[in-house]
Formats: sequence, C-alpha cells, structure tokens
Amino acid sequence: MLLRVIEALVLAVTLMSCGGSGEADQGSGDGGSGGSGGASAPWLLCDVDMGLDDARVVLALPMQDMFHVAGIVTVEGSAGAVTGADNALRLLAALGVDSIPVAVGSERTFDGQPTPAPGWRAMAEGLGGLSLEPSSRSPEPTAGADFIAATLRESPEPVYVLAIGPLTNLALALDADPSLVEKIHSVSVLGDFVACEDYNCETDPAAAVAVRASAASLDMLVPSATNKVPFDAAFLARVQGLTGRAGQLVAQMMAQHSNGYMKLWDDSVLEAMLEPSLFTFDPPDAHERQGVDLQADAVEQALLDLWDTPASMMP
Ligand SMILES: [Ca+2]
Repeated sequence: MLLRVIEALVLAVTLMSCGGSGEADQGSGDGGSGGSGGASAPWLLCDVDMGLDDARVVLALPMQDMFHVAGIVTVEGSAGAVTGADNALRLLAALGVDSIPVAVGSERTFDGQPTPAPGWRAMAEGLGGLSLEPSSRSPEPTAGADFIAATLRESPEPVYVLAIGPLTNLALALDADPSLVEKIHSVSVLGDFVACEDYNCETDPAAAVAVRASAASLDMLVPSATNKVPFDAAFLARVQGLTGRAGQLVAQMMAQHSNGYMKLWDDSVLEAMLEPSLFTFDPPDAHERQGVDLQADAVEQALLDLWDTPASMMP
C-alpha cells in the first residue's frame, strides 16, 4: 500500500512537471517520441496485428500513465500491416493523440513466407464497422523491425514489449542484433507460445521460436484467463454507458460483435502489465510464465475506466 502511495506521489509530481502535456515526452532521434506516461516512466513498445482487440488496446494506451508509449508497430495478422497502421493512426487521431509514432511492420513471416489472411480480416480492417476520418499523420519512414531496434537502443532502461500479434517484427529485430535482448524488460503476449496452439503463434511459429531462443522474459496470457472476460452484450452495455471518447469509439466498433465469442484478449494482456496483481501467473516467478487466471470484475472495470478517461484528464 505504501508503495502505491509513493508511486502516486511520484506520478503527481511528474505530471505537474510535464504540465500534463505530451510536449514533455520528447525522445530523441528516430526511435520515437511521445506517449502517455512522463519521460521518466518506463518505455512501452506495442506490436499489434490490429484485430478489434488490438484496436481497443490502441484506444486505451494513451489513457494509462504507467508507461511512456514509445510507439506502435503493426504486423501482418488479423489485419494487414499497412491497413493496420492506417487504422492505428485513425484511432489515435480520433482521440486527438498525435504524439505516438506508428510504424508498419512485416507483411511476411520470419521465414519470408506470405502471411495468410484469416477469415476475419475484413472485419478487422473495417474496424468492425467503425468509420473514421483519415489521420493527417503518416507512418514512420522506418520498417517495423528497425523501429523496434532503434527504440530499444534509445531507451535509457529496458523496454516493456506488449506484443499482441505474431512475433515477426521482434524476431527480425533480435535476429539482426541479438544484443538487443538486454534492452527488453519483458515481452507480454496473448496465447501459449510454448504449446504454440493459438493464432498469434501458429501464424508465425518460427518467429516464436526465435524470440524464445533470445532469452527474453515471456509473459503469456492463456485462454483459461481470457475466457473469463467475454465481450458480450452485458459488457457492451457498460461500454455504451461511458462518456469518454475512447469508450464511445469502442462501443461503436463492437456494437455488432458482442455475442461473447470475442474475449477481452489483447486488452487483458495490457491490463496484466498495468495491474499484475489482478492476474495469477504460473509459475509466479519464472523466465517464461503463463497468466492462467484473472479477477474478471476488476479487469473489466479497469479497462472501462481507461476508455472512460475524459480528454481533460489524459496524461
Ligand atoms: Ca492481436
């Protein structure tokens, strides 16, 4: 508890010194700048394949104040990497956020094969039916793996990697420079990358093998946890009650997709980074561990709170 109070005080001082503005979150060079937490906060890199749950994470990232979001990188998966980056930029623009760089990642697997389109690609690329204006910003000029490498080199401390799609970009970056693993605090993923029976791993199993061989710490959130938080009609109704801009966008995006088949998948991986005490990891302390359980009510509420953040309160 005392630690929480100290963290809150440090955060308050940081926010005051930053004037609550993204202007203070300047990085330097090509590695990316901007994001939500203050410049002294740990850096977070987000690697997405822009399914609807990735899109919900993009809408939550600017609202959290624990991490400095160094950038978003797309990969071919649920959505294509190029369309996914365009959608990420549109979502950020709809929030009024222009400080988080977006880079286009690999359109092929780690082995150089074409990444097959899943049956839900059209729904993912169409953001579930959510229509958004184009962003005035363009993706970064560097390829996703190079952007990851530059960001890892630039960060003063090891970076938290939230990798909620196939691990192609990270595998490419680590293959080009294995020493970069020293700049990775941990990699948080959706699915079991040991058994490799989930979409993110099955789509590029060679990338999964390469990342695991790099010795990066791996936190894997598995279905026994995420099955407890379905995106069903009851949850949609709670989202529809939100007044924050992100909440309104999530409600529009999910209005036709709330039969409970989809879970709070990638959203829960983010939440496990923000509030690990709400999750059960097995083994609790290991180089590779599974998130096997979660406190459903608390996780749902935490996500609702993030999406409900008013613009005036955004860090
Ligand atoms: Ca995803």
